[in-house]
Amino acid sequence: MNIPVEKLLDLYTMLSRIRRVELKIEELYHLDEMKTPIHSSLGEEAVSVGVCSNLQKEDYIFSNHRSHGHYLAKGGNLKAMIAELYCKETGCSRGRGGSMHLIDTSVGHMGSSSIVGGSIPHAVGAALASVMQNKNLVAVSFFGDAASEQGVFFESMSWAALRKLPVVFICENNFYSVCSHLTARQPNIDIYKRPRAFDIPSELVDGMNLAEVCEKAQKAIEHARSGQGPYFLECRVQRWRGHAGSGDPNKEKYRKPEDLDETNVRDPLKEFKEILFAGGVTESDLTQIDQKLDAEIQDAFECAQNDPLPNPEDLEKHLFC
Ligand SMILES: Cc1ncc(C[n+]2csc(CCOP(=O)(O)OP(=O)(O)O)c2C)c(N)n1
Ligand SMILES: [Mg+2]
Repeated sequence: MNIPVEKLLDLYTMLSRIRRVELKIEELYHLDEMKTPIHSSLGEEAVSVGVCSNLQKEDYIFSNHRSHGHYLAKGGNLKAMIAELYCKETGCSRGRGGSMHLIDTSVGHMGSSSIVGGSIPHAVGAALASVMQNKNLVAVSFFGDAASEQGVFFESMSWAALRKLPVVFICENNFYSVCSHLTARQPNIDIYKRPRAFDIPSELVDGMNLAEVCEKAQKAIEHARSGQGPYFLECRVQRWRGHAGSGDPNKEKYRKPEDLDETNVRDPLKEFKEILFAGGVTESDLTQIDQKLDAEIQDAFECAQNDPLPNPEDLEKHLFC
């Protein structure tokens, strides 16, 4: 792998940042002060990091309900994200949206949507706007395997391919839609083969391997930016936690036996550390990074806890009905 050490450290910092933020959310969630459902990206962090590290700040991303990793990896403001989970006025959606409605347009994060598949047509529309406005920007849609069952998935791919739009589809396939395994929902689990019916190039990606995600995302984004049209990556990942909330209380009831076998569980952070160590980075380099991250995260939570709630008189402001 030909990634310079500085870039490797940047990648590690973002990977560890997302991991630590998710663990902190999980640690405090039971206090019921965060008045929002949460969908943890623990185990799936490498996809957000690998894709967003290849994007320009102005490029667009559209996210789904499992949103924290996408928002942070695109450079979204951490304090505003945590305040949003606490439904505070200082939150990125002024406390009205919660975890599934994060947004930071200053860094090209155009919003997450709780509607399964919602990020797909939005990204295609942004890609069309980029072409019409001669902006040369790429739009990325992050969505899960269940979104590939929506009609809009096919309609959007057809239109994007026809118009050769600069959009990259990132399917994060964790094999579950809530508690239903992919094999119980689709006759052929190779989601990456479907875009080929529209002549969209696609690849299967080991989404637990950050280096591989980086390499394939770079190729996909360059393809889209150079005017060759859409690209599709199916990133296979492991969802460590339950569908929503913290922990996985229903684990034994719905998980496939191989999921419950601890020897099958992979850790993208641990695997990436091996690459760093091989490149000459030391454990103490990483400890220094992690300590800074912990201080920043602690500060973000303290601010969010102390920030004001929205004024009840503003109840009907900033709403679109
Ligand atoms: C249009 C629509 N249908 C159903 C739901 C309910 N729902 C919320 S999340 C989810 C599963 C999504 O699974 P997937 O897209 O694979 O993402 P993951 O949760 O695995 O990351 C469902 C069915 C919804 N939010 N929107
Ligand atoms: Mg899924």
